[in-house]
Amino acid sequence: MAALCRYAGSGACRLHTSSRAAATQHYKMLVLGGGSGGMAMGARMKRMLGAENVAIVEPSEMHYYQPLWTLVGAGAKTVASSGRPTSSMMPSGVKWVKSKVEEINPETKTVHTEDGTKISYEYLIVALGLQLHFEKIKGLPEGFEHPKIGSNYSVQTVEKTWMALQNFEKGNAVFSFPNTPVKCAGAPQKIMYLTDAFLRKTGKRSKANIIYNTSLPVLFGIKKYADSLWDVVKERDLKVNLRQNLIEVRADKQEAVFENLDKPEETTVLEYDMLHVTPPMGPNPVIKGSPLADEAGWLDVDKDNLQHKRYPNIFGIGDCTNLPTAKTAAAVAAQSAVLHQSIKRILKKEKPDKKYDGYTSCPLVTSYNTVILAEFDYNGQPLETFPMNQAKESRLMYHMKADVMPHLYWHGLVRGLWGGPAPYRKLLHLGMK
Ligand code: FAD
Ligand code: UQ1
Repeated sequence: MAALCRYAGSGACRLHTSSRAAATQHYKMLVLGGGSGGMAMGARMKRMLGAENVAIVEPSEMHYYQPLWTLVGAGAKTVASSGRPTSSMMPSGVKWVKSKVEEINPETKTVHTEDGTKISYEYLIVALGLQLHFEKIKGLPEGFEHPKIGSNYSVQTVEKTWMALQNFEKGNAVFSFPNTPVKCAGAPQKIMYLTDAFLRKTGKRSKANIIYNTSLPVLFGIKKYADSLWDVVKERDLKVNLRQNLIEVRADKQEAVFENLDKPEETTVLEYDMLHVTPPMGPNPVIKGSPLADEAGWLDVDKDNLQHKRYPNIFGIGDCTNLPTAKTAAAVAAQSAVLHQSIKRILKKEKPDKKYDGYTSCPLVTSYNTVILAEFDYNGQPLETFPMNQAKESRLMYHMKADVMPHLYWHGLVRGLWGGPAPYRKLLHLGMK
C-alpha cells in the first residue's frame, strides 16, 4: 500500500492516496464500540500490543453500566451512579475515535465513520451491541411522553419506570417481553418482582393486578430456574400469560394491546396504571448491512473462539454476535478472556486453543433483598459459581448483584481484568469437596 506516514511510530498514520486527499488513520487493532465488550477488549489489546496500536470507535459521551438499570427503575439506585464519562473509561493512550461507524468493508480492511474519517486496520474487534426498536410498537416512542409508562432498557426511559411505580394507585401493573432476542432475558420480569415488593411495602398490593405478558412459551429458558420462578409467581399472586406480544401502546388512554402469537387474529386490550415495556431488539444496522452478518443480521462468529467465520482477521464479542447463548455482560466477561487468548495465538500464527463454553449469567432479582443467580452454558446446563443451590432465593446473591457486581464491572471487566468466574468456580467447588 502506497502510504506516507507522517506520524511514524505513532499508531495513527495519515495515509495519502493519489486519487483523493482522504485522511486515513491506521491501527493494528481497531475496536468498534466502547460498551462492555469494546472497553474490555480495548484494555486487553493495549496490554498485548501497546496503546499506540489500538483505537476504539465510540460516539457516546457516557458509558453506562446497564445491569444497574433494573435497580434504578425500582428506585434502589440512581441513574447517575450507573454512568461514567467515556473519556474516563478509555484505557490511557488508546485512541478514542469519537464518532459512529457507518460502514465496515472487510475486503479493503477499512471502516468509515459518520464524521468522514476512514480507518484501516490489520485486526478488527466488533463490539457494537444490539439495537432497541421501541418504534416497532405502535404508539412508541412518543408514548413515553405520557406518565404511567417506562422501560429499564434505555437511559432515557429508566427513570420513567420509577415515576410510574411511585405514582401507581390501583389497577393493572403490566410487564411485557417482546417477540425477539433480548439482552438480559431476566430483566423484563425482575422489575415485576420489584414492583410487587414495592407495592407490598407501600400498602398498595391489594389494589393491584400484576400481569407479565411474555411472547415466550416459557417463563425462563432454563428449567431449573424457571421452576423456582414459577414458585415465586404463584406465592406472590402474579399473573403470567405466555405467547402474548405487545403491539401497540395507547398512552393517552393508558391501554396496551397484545397479540396472541398462537392465534394471530386474537388481540387483548389491557388498561394499565403502570406499564413496563421491554422493546423488540435486533442486530446493529451497521453489521446487518455488511458482509459480516449471518442471515439474521448478527455478526457471524465461530462459537468456540469468537473469530469471524469468513474473515480471519475479524473477531466479535457480546450482544452484536450470533453466539448461541443469552446476551449478558456476564457472557461478555467470559468471552473477553477467550477472545484475548484466541487473538494472542493468532498473532503468533498458532491455532486458537481456548474454547468458550457459552457461559452466561442472569441475577434474577426477586425482591429488594433476594436474587436467584442463574448461570448456565451453551447446553442450558447450570454452571454455578457458588457451592450452593443458586435456584433458591438468596440475600447474599442480592448483595452480590447490588453492591459487588458494579465494582467487578468498573474495576474488573471494563479494565480487561475480569474474565468471568470460571477459575473461582473451580476453586470454590474444590473447597467443598
Ligand atoms: P453494549 O455494552 O451495549 O455496547 C455497545 C456499544 O456500541 C455502545 O457503547 C454503543 O454506543 C456502541 N455503538 C453502537 N452502534 C455504534 C456505531 N455505529 N458506531 C460506534 N459505536 C456504536 N447483563 C448481566 O450480565 N447481568 C445483568 O444483571 C444484566 N442486566 C441488564 C439489565 C438491563 C435493563 C439491560 C438493558 C441490560 C442488562 N444486562 C445484564 C446486559 C448487558 O448490559 C449487556 O449484555 C452488555 O452491556 C453487552 O455488552 P456489549 O459490549 O455487547 O454491548
Ligand atoms: C459477571 O461476571 C458480570 O459481569 C461483570 C455480571 O454483569 C453485571 C453479572 O451479572 C454476573 C452474575 C457475573 C458473574 C459473576 C459472578 C461472580 C457469579
